[in-house]
Amino acid sequence: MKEAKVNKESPVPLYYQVKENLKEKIESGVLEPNERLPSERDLENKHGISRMTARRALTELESEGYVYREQGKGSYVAEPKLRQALSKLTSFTEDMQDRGLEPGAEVLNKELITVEDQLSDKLMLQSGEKVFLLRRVRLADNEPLAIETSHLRNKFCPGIEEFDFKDRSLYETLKREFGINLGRAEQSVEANLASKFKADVLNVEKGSPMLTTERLTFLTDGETPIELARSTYRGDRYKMLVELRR
Ligand code: 16G
Repeated sequence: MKEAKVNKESPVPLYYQVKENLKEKIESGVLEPNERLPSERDLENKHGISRMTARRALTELESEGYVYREQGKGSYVAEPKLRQALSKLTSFTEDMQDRGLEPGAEVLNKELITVEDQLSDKLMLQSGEKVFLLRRVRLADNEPLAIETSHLRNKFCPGIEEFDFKDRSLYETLKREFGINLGRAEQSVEANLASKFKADVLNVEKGSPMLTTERLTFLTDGETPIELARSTYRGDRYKMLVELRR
């Protein structure tokens, strides 16, 4: 591969050129997962840039999930992000199995509750209608990837609170045990930063980038809401893909 040099005459900031240069090597596989990246000092010498510039390039690659740092050792290429297509209504279990990863969960919270306001409106609850709250850390090959909080209308799946969701798919349970087929969902994605709690649970630094989704899922009539899920995915491990047609 031709070695890209930084261009000091260019209006493009130097740190950005260095960063893009490394990113290209990562994306093309010239640098492989878990391979060590050049140190700040190497970049400084190689490109004739300042230590600050080199540091900024590496820090940004880290916050974008391309590299991870080991204290006192340097920066290494991160595993590629998991690509999550947003065009299909799939479960976490199906998504992980498709990628050859072992899905798992740790249940943080499981209870029947009554909810009000926005949530109640979105789920079109009738007065006094109970909701099954299930909060899980989702794992892939034992690595924590997301925190998912599901709210299900209990009247469609009475007794669901008795199941242990540690090794069990929620969507599969709805289908097998309650004969519920899902029709469609509306989903939004937004960026935010990990709170202390989420960072601890997901094994990342507080303030790390996160992708937060809200999914409202309907039965096959396309109109009756059954689940409202609010989930937080690790921004360093996820990339959301949307298909556009015209
Ligand atoms: C997905 C869903 C979530 C659902 C879960 C069921 C989002 C964006 N998506 O992660 O709504 O509860 O799958 O997964 O939250 P399971 O069948 O593996 O338990």
